[in-house]
Amino acid sequence: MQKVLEDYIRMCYDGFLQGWHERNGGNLTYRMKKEEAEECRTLFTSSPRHIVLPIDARALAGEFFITTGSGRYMRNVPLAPEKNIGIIRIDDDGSGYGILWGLEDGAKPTSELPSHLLNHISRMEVTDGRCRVIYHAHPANITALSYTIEPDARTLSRILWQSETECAVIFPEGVGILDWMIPGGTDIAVETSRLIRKYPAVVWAFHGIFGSGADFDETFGLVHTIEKAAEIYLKAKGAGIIRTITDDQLRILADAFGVKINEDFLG
Ligand code: 2HA
Ligand code: ZN
Repeated sequence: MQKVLEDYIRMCYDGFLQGWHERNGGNLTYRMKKEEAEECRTLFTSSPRHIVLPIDARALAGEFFITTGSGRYMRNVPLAPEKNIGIIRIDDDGSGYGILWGLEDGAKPTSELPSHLLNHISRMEVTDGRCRVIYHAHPANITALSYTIEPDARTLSRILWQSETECAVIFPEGVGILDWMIPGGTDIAVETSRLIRKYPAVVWAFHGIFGSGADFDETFGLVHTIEKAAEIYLKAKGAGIIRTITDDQLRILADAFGVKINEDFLG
């Protein structure tokens, strides 16, 4: 199998093993490099199913994506990739896409495809095209944490930075948070893509998280780090927090590792 598909499948199952993908929860899209799409060309059908998009995806015209299937389970991806994931190509005018491989038995891409595509557009723009992965998962601790705070990026980012020393180095911009909205639609897609311009990850209150990155390792690692920090925070909060990492220590950390911490979130 093509390496890019192997790596994609591994990430799907890694998320399942973490407990982040109950039932059909969560979804993953990857914007393929030209050479990766070329390597997969032998798999492509000559008569792709065509689907119209509810958003303007002109900024992604001609791009190939690997995507999980709507209603499909991450747990089943390694068993039958051709049924649970697929490769799509965005039309030249950005109004829809063709399904070139996979998503067999009439499956469609993830219900969160509008969020994924708008997030790709945002992150492509702010990372000069480095970002290729958008990942949505339902980790329990970050979701639980969203019940304990107002939906405010400063509050959330400070909690996470203070809960594990490496956090400020891994996401010095902070993490965004969107208050509860109906999932699966264009409205939540637009709001998330606005926040993800500023932050590499955005929490959906009472639901889960969207993370982004240049490759599978970076993206999985980001969500893993955020989830671990949330777990530590909730454990420490349950036991009783008597002290934490100070803002001066966060600044020293950022300096030592050469990252630009979001000063708006420091006191
Ligand atoms: O794929 O996670 O947000 C199911 C979901 C929707
Ligand atoms: Zn979800």
